[in-house]
Parts: sequence; C-alpha cells; structure tokens
Amino acid sequence: MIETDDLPERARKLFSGPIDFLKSAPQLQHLPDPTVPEIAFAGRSNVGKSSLINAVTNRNKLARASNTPGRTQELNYFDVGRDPLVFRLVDMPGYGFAEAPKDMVKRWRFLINDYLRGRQVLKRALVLIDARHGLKDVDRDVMKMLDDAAVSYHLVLTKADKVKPTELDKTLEIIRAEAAKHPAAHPLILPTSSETGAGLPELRTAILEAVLQ
Ligand SMILES: Nc1nc2c(ncn2[C@@H]2O[C@H](COP(=O)(O)OP(=O)(O)OP(=O)(O)O)[C@@H](O)[C@H]2O)c(=O)[nH]1
Ligand SMILES: [Mg+2]
Repeated sequence: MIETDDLPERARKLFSGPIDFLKSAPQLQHLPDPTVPEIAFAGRSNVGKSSLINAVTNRNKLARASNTPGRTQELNYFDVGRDPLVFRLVDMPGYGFAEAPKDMVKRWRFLINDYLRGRQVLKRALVLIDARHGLKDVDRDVMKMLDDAAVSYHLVLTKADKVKPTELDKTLEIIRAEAAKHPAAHPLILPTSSETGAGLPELRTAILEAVLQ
C-alpha cells in the first residue's frame, strides 16, 4: 500500500513505473470490473487529453493523439502500477465536437455522461480546458453535471505553452473565480503543457492524492 508522506516523489515513481494499455470500451458494458480507483480525462475535442496522458506518464504513444478532432472515440483504459495495480487512467472522447456526424456526437455524449455520473470507482474527473480559450458553455454543462452527480473534479489548463505568462495568469484568475461557484470543483486549477512538461509533477501529485482519498 502506498503511504501518503512525500506524495510528489511517490507520484513521480509510480508514473515512471509500469503503465499498460488495458482496453478500449465503446460502451458501458465493456468497462473493466470496478476493482481499483479511476481517474478520467475529460474535455472538449482536441483540448489535449490524449497528449496529456502521454506526457503525464512519460510515454510517447500510450494514448493516441492527433491534430484531427474526434481522435479518441472510446473510453481507453490504462493500468498504472503492475503487481500491484494501483489505479486506472481513462482517456475519453471529446465533447462539443460539432463537425462530427450527429449520431456519433450523441453516442459519445451518452457514453461520457453515463460514465462520469455513474462510475462508483471514479475518484476524480479531470476537466481539461484549453489555456487559449478558457471555459466554454459545453465545459460549464459538464461541470454542472458533475456538481449534480457529486463527482469531484479538477480543472486542468492545457497548452499553457501557447499563451504568454500574463495571459495565463489572467485566465487562471477568471477560471478560479468561476470554479469557486461550483461545489464539486477543486479550488486548485492546474496549468499544464504536454509540450514543455510544465505542471506535470503537480498533476501527478494531484492524481495520486485523489486516488488515495
Ligand atoms: N502546443 C501544444 N500542443 C498540444 C498540447 N497538448 C496537445 N497539443 C496538440 O493538440 C492536438 C490535439 O491533441 P490530442 O491529445 O489528440 O487531443 P484530445 O483532447 O485527445 O482530442 P480528441 O481525442 O479528438 O478529443 C494535437 O495536435 C496535439 O499535438 C500542448 O500542451 N501544447
Ligand atoms: Mg484523444
């Protein structure tokens, strides 16, 4: 069992140890048995969910990232830790992808919502927000849904390398103020970059903290 002292170092070790792709679940009935905690990466299409999974796990091609929105179409599971398995990361399809065929968007929305609302072992959802764009109404809808379902979530800014530090601070301030009005939102907003590695140690620590809760 993992002890909670020196969490950053424990998180660092865990994320540089064995991490294995487990499965892709196109529907809820394909989810693995709920035996360990899960941490889900949610967010608008193209926000950088798959890239952040790769960056946080120090691996290049664990999750499939691409410039084409709508890349991730199923719930992709990754086992963190091997003997013992400690927790699972879940890469999700993006929401708010208007260009995709309507029935596909609908199917993803049901999959995302049903998973986020109903998964007992989901310890925390990470709601990724593009640092260049800030919160959009679709993000607010997801936040509201998580509030209503009492699922605790962390707002994570992605692509921080794409904005100037002053602009990033401004965006953080705005998002912090808005997050304060959401009961299930964690007060700490995490700025990250999969390109430069900024914010990754903090994200690893936040994930492990959520897992151990
Ligand atoms: N500059 C920069 N580009 C990034 C960063 N993270 C992701 N990207 C780019 O953004 C694009 C989308 O990244 P993905 O990780 O595939 O995004 P996603 O959220 O998984 O997208 P879907 O699976 O389609 O929902 C890719 O071209 C990435 O290279 C980042 O931190 N900095
Ligand atoms: Mg993806």
